[in-house]
Amino acid sequence: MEETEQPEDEPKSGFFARLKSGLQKTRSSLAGGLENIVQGKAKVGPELLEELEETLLIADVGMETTAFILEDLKKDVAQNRIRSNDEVLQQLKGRMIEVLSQNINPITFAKNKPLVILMVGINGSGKTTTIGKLAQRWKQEGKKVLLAAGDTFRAAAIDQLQVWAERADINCISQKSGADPSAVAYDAVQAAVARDMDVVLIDTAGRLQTNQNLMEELKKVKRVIGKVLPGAPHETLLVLDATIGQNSISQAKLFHEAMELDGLVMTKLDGTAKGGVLLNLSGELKLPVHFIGVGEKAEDLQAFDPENFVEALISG
Ligand SMILES: Nc1nc2c(ncn2[C@@H]2O[C@H](COP(=O)(O)OP(=O)(O)O)[C@@H](O)[C@H]2O)c(=O)[nH]1
Ligand SMILES: [Mg+2]
Repeated sequence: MEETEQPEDEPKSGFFARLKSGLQKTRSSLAGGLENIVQGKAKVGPELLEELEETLLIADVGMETTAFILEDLKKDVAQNRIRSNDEVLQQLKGRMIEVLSQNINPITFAKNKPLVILMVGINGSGKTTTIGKLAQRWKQEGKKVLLAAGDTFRAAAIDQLQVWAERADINCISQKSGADPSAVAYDAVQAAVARDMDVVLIDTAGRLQTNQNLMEELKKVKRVIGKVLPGAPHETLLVLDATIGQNSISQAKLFHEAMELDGLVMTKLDGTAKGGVLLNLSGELKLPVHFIGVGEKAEDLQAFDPENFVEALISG
């Protein structure tokens, strides 16, 4: 998949098939609760709504967001405005799409050159992999891409990013392990300006001696980037591992407080039945979700599209 934005008018494309199979575990967990509605066999009434509520909660959609999704449906069913299974399903989907769409703010290359993206998140969340996949995609689209190995905490982290860079035939700015990550970021942004790059992707560490140290270091990286290029980083993205379920909410809040995030990436949706947590996150954090990971391959990192996501979760 070379394009940044997905073709919305091709829901049965390879993109959609990958999305659907990547969401299989969450689909299955929702399917039990939705089966009768999807098949048109449910009796529309308060019991059905309770069942729906339970289904959403089990998928980690969260109390508040579940309440929001079912709010109007409850009224409409109570007042007999909604009588058919299909109407229930359509309204359910519509509200889910609404929750996921409310913060949309696409990443564009037009406004900033170089576009500076700072990737943060805890160890193992998928930062380096996500950077590698995005770099590969954007390079294939003809963009001039530069990487920065800002996770200087471990030598292996620098090597890992360099492997991605070599594979995509792009440059990676790095220093030896133990170096100051803000110095790496400084060099990278300066180089990106000098070399007329379209985008620079900056990797960071996810673990230090303490969380406090980590946040202070990340804040410094952000400050230093802004000194080289006022207004940068243009996107500070938090990468979250979907398999941690509800814990991603508190994690995202912590990072948001420290880093003033611009958006989210959620990886490993293929490894969990708790994919509904994405609705919970959107509802609570009010931040755009830009990319989702639904598998290990490069094309399994997809631009997030609320309508396709909901369709892939719920369609028969
Ligand atoms: N199944 C699956 N694995 C993923 C996904 N994204 C990342 N991973 C894996 O998660 C592991 C940690 O990723 P990494 O990028 O090194 O995390 P980092 O510590 O945040 O840089 C690697 O083995 C990746 O291949 C995804 O969407 N699905
Ligand atoms: Mg890493």
